[in-house]
Amino acid sequence: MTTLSPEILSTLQAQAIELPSWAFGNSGTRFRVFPTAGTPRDPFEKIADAAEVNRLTALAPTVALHIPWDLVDDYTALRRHAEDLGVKLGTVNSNTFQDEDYKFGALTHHDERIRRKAIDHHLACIDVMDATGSRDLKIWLAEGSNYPGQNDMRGRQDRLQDSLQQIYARLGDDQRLVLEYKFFEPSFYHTDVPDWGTSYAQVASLGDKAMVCLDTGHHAPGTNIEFIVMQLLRLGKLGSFDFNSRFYADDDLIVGAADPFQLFRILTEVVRGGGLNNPDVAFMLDQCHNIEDKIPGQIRSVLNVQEMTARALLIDRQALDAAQQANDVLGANAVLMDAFYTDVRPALAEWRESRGLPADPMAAFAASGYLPRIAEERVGGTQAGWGA
Ligand code: PSV
Ligand code: MN
Repeated sequence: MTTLSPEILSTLQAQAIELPSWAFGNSGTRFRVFPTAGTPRDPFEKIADAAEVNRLTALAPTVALHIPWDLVDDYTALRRHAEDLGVKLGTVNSNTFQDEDYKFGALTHHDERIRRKAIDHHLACIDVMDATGSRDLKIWLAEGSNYPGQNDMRGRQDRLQDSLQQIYARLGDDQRLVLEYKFFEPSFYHTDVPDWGTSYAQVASLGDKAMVCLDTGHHAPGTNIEFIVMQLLRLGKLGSFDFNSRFYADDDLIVGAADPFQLFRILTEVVRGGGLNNPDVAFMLDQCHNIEDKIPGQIRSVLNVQEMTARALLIDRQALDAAQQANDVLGANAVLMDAFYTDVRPALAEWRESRGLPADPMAAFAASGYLPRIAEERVGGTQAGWGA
């Protein structure tokens, strides 16, 4: 069996992956949302489910909120509830994509009333962060246009910068803003923050507390995502990851499911660039579980990230450097592939057990009776969904 060195294990022990509250709600495609028995009816129940993932894996100590989906009257109570269950509240995600007013834009809108409203929403999100103790405000904008000539793309960039400056000015000393990019959807002709370069340009002129968020599903097929990871780490501007995987577009499937090798390559650059267990680089999931059970879906996800991190840590750096220096093309590639093909699962299972965790968190969850219990308890009320 492959053994993992004490150095690798202590690095893995420090790993933390934030869970998205919306992963625990019902979700689907535009064709159908399939409800599941036991789905949370409010943010308190979502956090209880997220805490279950952490209890079995010790990998997910924080939960991200999405506002207004996770609006509650008392954030101090929500924070206490989370802490009682052994987790903390994490990133606050703004939402300017579901209000009638934002049909033609929010932070980029030419109508000053609407742009003001969108800026104010972000200021309200920072109020929530103050109450929850969250550090990061994550902004993803569903803004753009569908037809050439529909909008003045240049004016929208200028207004975006002005809006972000106003939001940035409200951040506390220990708070940050991360700007997420996505190459298309819901707009199909142009998107106001389509790529890492635009996000970088926008946040670079704000200051040190503004960083780029890289969602792995937000790139065109064939994009070398690990190159972007390398570059943003090199520039000191990789603020966070939204991990998920995609076959076609923004599929939001389980990270590492579609292309485990890509996840390995990304984590290899994270390790190489000093981004692992670096407080500046938050690891988050941004996923939806449309047909599979949500809690096991999240357990599988954090385990996938852990397994691929372990493999990335197994790369023989000295041998790789030597092969690269010698222009040994196939030798260098073989060093990388040796690490990728190493099955670390038995060693991780043994290590988990040694720390009082279940060797197989998926099996432990199935045996725990948690799912039948919430299915029985959570009757009545309205189930939360993606968008509620
Ligand atoms: C947009 O597709 C996105 O990736 C953003 O992070 C949103 O906040 C999230 O999905 C909502 O699911
Ligand atoms: Mn995302």
